[in-house]
Amino acid sequence: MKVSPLSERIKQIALEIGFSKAGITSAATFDTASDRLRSWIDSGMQGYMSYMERSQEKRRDPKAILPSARSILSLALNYYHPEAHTEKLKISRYAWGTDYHEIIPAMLEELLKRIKAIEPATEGKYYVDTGPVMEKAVAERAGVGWIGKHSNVITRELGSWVFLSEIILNLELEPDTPAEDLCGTCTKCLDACPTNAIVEPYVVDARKCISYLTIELKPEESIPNELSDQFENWLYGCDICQDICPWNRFEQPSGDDRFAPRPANMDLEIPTVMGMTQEDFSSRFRKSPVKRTKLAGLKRNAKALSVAKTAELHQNQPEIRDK
Ligand code: B12
Ligand code: SF4
Ligand code: SF4
Repeated sequence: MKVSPLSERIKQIALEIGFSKAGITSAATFDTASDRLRSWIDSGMQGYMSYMERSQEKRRDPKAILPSARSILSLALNYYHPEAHTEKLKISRYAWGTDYHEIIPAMLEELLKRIKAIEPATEGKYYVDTGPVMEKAVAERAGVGWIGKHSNVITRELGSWVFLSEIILNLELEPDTPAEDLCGTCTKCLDACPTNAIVEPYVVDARKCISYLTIELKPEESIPNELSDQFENWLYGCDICQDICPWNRFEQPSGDDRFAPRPANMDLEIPTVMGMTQEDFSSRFRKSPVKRTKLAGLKRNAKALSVAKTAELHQNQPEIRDK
């Protein structure tokens, strides 16, 4: 494969700005991924996330977003911090510190600015998370990492604790080799998922996933008891399938302290959440991903965990009496 100096320079700038890994793919359509998305939606696995049903054509075809698109620059940003999950109420790692939506757009803006400084005719459109882009499929085709059986992208160098983002560009860049699936015969994530949300390898039914139930489900919707019974103290999001993944032995501390845990949120207990005022919630979770679920959602989650604990206690009572 011929090495294009511009492609290499752009990836290098991405690393200089602070991204952990960068890869390039063409702006060709994502037909297979789009077919899978279609069947996922047809099966109802998106639950109440109706935004996943919109902009299907844009998700399939980058040119429907930027008609002049030629390439996509895919970026991964390591957010791993090595602190252990507390025995108390658990918040998923990605939400320990500042919201990545507050951090990554400025990095993408800077990157695009520096690309334009080299190629003034550059047209580019960037997204992180909320755009009509299948970010995992993009990252896989750009060689950043493969989609594991838990459906997250895993990089060889850092494991899966990375956020994804991308810039769609009108530049003809040298594509990287797509990432190879290195899951092999492993099924640890499927075996570990307490709610059996990974219904088959690579397919997550959001309606059963603790992450969806504690973050995306509207506060006024209640969590079915048979699922919250299995929540293992996860208050916001869930990291079980990633914590168990052997590829995360390559995890490395993120150099960005903004993703480090805020100590006050690492020892939350059910009464603290249930008694939280709106003022307390807003100051505690200022610029944190946790604000997405709103105070009512967080209380709903804490209540579901409390009901699960009471049920567990009742179940264990005969044993206690027997002793
Ligand atoms: C909707 C969504 C969710 C939903 C649905 C999860 C899901 N699996 O898609 C919910 C709310 C459950 C969720 C949870 C989480 N999410 Co989320 N989410 C998204 C979002 C907005 C869209 C993803 C999407 O398109 N899903 C639709 C389905 C159809 O796609 P899919 O599962 O990716 O399906 C692909 C593969 O499974 C594969 N596939 C399917 N079938 C088959 C069959 C075979 C044989 C093969 C080989 C492949 C294969 O092809 C499909 C298409 O590429 C993306 C951002 C974005 N714009 O892309 C973030 C994103 C995927 N989420 C992210 C994160 C961090 C999480 C959580 C880890 C948060 C947490 N700790 O709680 C969890 C992980 C749960 C899990 N195991 O997936 C990151 C993932 C980073 C990474 N390293 O991959 C993203 C990319 C956001 C970001 N910008 O960083 N998420
Ligand atoms: S995030 Fe948790 S609930 Fe969702 S698939 Fe992974 S282990 Fe299962
Ligand atoms: S736990 Fe095993 S099967 Fe699951 S994503 Fe990691 S390597 Fe793949």
